[in-house]
Amino acid sequence: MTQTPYHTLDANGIRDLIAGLPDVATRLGGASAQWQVREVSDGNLNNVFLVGGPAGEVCLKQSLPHVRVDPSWKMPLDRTFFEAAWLRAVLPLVGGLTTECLFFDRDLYVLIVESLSGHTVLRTALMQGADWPGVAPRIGTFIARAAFGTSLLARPFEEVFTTRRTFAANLALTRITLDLVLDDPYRDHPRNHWHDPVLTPIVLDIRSSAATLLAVENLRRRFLSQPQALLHGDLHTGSIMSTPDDTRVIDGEFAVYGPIGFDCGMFVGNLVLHYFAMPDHAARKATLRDIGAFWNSFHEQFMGLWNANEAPPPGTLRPLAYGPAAHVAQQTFMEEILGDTIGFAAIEIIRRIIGYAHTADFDIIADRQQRAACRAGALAFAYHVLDHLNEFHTINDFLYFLDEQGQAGL
Ligand code: SR1
Ligand code: MG
Repeated sequence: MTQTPYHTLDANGIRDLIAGLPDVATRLGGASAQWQVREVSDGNLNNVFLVGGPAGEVCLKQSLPHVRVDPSWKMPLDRTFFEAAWLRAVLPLVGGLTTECLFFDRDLYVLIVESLSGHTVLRTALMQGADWPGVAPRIGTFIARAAFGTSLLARPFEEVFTTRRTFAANLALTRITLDLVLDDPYRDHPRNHWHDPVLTPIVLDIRSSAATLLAVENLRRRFLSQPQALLHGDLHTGSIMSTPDDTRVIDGEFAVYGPIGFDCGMFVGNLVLHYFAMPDHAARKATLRDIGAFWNSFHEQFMGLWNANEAPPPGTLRPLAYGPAAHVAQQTFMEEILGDTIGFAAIEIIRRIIGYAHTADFDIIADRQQRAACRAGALAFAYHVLDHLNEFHTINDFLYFLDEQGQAGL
């Protein structure tokens, strides 16, 4: 283990570090002078490099003492620690749906994982027109397994509380989520921005609707006060790398205990953004299919784990009631997750259009006015969903309304 005080690594520093890590060096093969170091930093927060040798490749991520895209925004370094801890917590639960943590160093805040250079970031693949029906159900499986396995349904409270304590210290990134996702967009804040004037009346409607603001307040409280399971915490389509047949969830640095529907909602919200960026109804149908398949897979896997858990580990909460009443209680729990999913999806859509961190989905639309109209369609959809949140009782209610709004906007 290195004792080197923190400094930002360059290509030579990376070669020297890995040369001292026999397991990682063996994956690369050859001598360190032969290793190719390529910077692929793309997210808002960290430096990311791919390091390749004659035998293989790894991915190295290093926290910076600031937001990567805004050096004046100072940040603690501990986010790679939480990402490494998240990987170690969920990998045994989700198997091949994430990557293995090969190395973490708490002095340099460097994390090394398997390289996924044969995979494409899901958002990029969707923008390029990929139609991969297997991906959304795999994300449903991922969330079901990670959430169930880190919850009180699967583990004694002593273990859950211990894990919660670790992730409860992820204060800086939880603060980012609270501010950027759940707060800034609903008031004037210099971090918000949008260029299309057509969006402004919808923003004003959102900010003046008591029903919408109360729904956001409720979801904000739920995010902080419902520690149901260990969340990924930022599960957008840029946190997923995929091929048609193999899907990995990456970038778990925002991990924190919270309501399970938060992760579901982030994913669904980003699929909806993609939906509104698609040029025609035929293309949009695939996204409706994906959202439905995601939810059905999540629901089926989560319930399957719950019902199969006849002999949970000693110390785990055991059911006291059986039969129809217990079944109704399970249904109520799943309906609560669905309500959170739909609410957080709407919140994610809004912040990605008028908040600090936008997404590239709409960049595929060449015409400026059409691009603005598609963004406005997504924003108005999210506004209506939040304003009428208690009218969506099933995933089909949500999909019918999305389909209706999507067709109306074409
Ligand atoms: C300053 S960080 C802005 C956003 O980037 C991350 O990926 C998260 O989505 C965060 O909200
Ligand atoms: Mg990220």
